[in-house]
Amino acid sequence: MKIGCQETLLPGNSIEEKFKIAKQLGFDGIEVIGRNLLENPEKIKEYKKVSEKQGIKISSICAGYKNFLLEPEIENRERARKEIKNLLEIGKELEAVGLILVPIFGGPKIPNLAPYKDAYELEKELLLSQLPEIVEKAEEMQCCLLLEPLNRYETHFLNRLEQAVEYCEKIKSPYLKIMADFFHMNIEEADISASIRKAGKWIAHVHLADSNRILPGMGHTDFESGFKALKEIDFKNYIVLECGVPEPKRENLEKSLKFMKEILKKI
Ligand code: LER
Ligand code: MN
Repeated sequence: MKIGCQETLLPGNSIEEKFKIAKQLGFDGIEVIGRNLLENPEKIKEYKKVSEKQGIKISSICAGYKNFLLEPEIENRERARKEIKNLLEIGKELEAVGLILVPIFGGPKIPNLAPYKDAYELEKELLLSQLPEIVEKAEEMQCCLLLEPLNRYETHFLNRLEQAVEYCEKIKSPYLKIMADFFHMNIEEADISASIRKAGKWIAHVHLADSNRILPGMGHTDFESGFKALKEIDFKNYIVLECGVPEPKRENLEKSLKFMKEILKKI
């Protein structure tokens, strides 16, 4: 397993400083923020250069699309697919494992057409009807689409790993995978380790935060059993910090990294 950190968590005032600090602290990769790259395409080359110079990989791209696949307006869904495909091209250039994909935040935006079909049934079909187009691009770019289940306060749609696995099993592409976020799993899964083992081969990326969404080691989530389950499914990709970092940032990042590395050594 490789350990990464979202770029926004790192101290430092420039891309170069952040990558340098991540390397010094002992991270293996950095997750970059998609919106930043879409709005400033000139930065893509800079990220690539800095990543090569500092010897630290870009693990993944976190979201970045303004519109969502489950919006009611056709032009908004088209915009979502366009930006997702654009981000997959950037993912290829940066050699990222994948792009995180959240189909919709909040409640349903499309109407409930019961008794014909309720909003959730329509959303499921709407997602399935759009996946082939973006999965084809993911395959072409060799950059995974990473479906991310979120807790119920952030989305009504995908809350547990098994719900995301349904789409992977229907589409069956090596480039449609899921990502497992410990913060959301801590709220939604009955048993984090069992869910990880069950989702098994479909998990291609992981987000880490403790129960209080700050650094691992600062709350009460049981990372040892979760990491053991990841080891059992032979997970070799990135586990990436996505959480609050209390001051002093550098010292606390170092402490949390030590906490995680000790668990990984022990299991
Ligand atoms: C949001 O809570 C989250 O976990 C992000 O990874 C979504 O892009
Ligand atoms: Mn996440």
